[in-house]
Amino acid sequence: MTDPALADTIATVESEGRAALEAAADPDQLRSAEAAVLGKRSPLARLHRRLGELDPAERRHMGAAINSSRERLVALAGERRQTLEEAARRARAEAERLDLTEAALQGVAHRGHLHLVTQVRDELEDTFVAMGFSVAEGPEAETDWYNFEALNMPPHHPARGMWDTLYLRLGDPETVLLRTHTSPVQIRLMQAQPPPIYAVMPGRCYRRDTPDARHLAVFHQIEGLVVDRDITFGDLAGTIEAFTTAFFGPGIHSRLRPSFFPFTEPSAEFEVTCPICSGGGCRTCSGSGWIELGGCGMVDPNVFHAVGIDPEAYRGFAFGFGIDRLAQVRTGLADMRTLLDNDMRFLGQF
Ligand code: FA5
Repeated sequence: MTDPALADTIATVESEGRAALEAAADPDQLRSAEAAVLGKRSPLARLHRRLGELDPAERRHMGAAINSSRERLVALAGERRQTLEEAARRARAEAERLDLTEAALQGVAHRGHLHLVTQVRDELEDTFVAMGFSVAEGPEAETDWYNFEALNMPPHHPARGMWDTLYLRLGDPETVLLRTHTSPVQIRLMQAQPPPIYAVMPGRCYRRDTPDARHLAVFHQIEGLVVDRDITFGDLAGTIEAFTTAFFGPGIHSRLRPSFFPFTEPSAEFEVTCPICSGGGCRTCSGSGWIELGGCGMVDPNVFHAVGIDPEAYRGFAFGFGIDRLAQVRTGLADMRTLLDNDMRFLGQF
């Protein structure tokens, strides 16, 4: 015998459960509805617990009815989950959709342009080409020989410490490194062609420098090399002066200060008036009123020996300027690190 009241109750519980599952509007709500409709404290579970009060035949019958109800509700919950998850996925994709046409129509998308450092590099190349130089490039991963030894810095030379860098596991330990300056390209160029040489060599360099207002760990230099007969220090000073005027205009003054580089003799540091404080002294120029742009000097005879050029027949000068530093000075940028922030409000100005 079936208890009609219990059968009705099962039907009511099932239809209420169905309504609750169908009312769930997203996967989270469905999870709560499932717990309420099918969980341990659900009306269906309570009905199941009442089966013990029935006689065996009725218990079997009602048990089967409750199980069928539960199966239908479980199937419905599964269908709802699929539908709701699909809808949620579509909503997410819609929200994340990037329609560049729409952005362009609304004037939101801006046409990109070259980074300030790239613009300055291009301009430097143009300036030097106009002065009669050609442009060359070299690899960023260099051997110890090109980066140090051929530049008159044998192993354990103390000057190597100034250019501490990152070594690569591409051969014997400490033989391949990320170049610390563009000077190794001088060596490659002198090996590749006989004098006369009038060339500039721009490129990326790496050092274990802690970034600050005037330093980055990855930065750019432009190297210059002139090798010809009868080249003097006067030619070097004149070239740097001509470059300063062409690149900065009349407001910025330059000076050469005696210095030391193992690959040039004599050597000098090329400095210009700090544009932030106009020479008065500030944080950017460490209070000196001058900003160092690079090093220069007459090519050391040992460098000529390393590449097989006769130092009695030829003389030359070389220089290496920081491109990021030139960009910093020309735009009056207090902190070089802003070049790497990728803040469009900053980069968009140039
Ligand atoms: C050199 O690298 C020499 N190779 C330059 C040279 C070439 C001298 C040819 C003589 C003949 P120095 O370490 O001073 O020298 O670096 C040259 C310039 O690179 C610096 O004046 C600066 O403008 C730039 N520079 C150096 N280190 C950094 C850095 N960490 N971040 C940004 N710019 C840097």
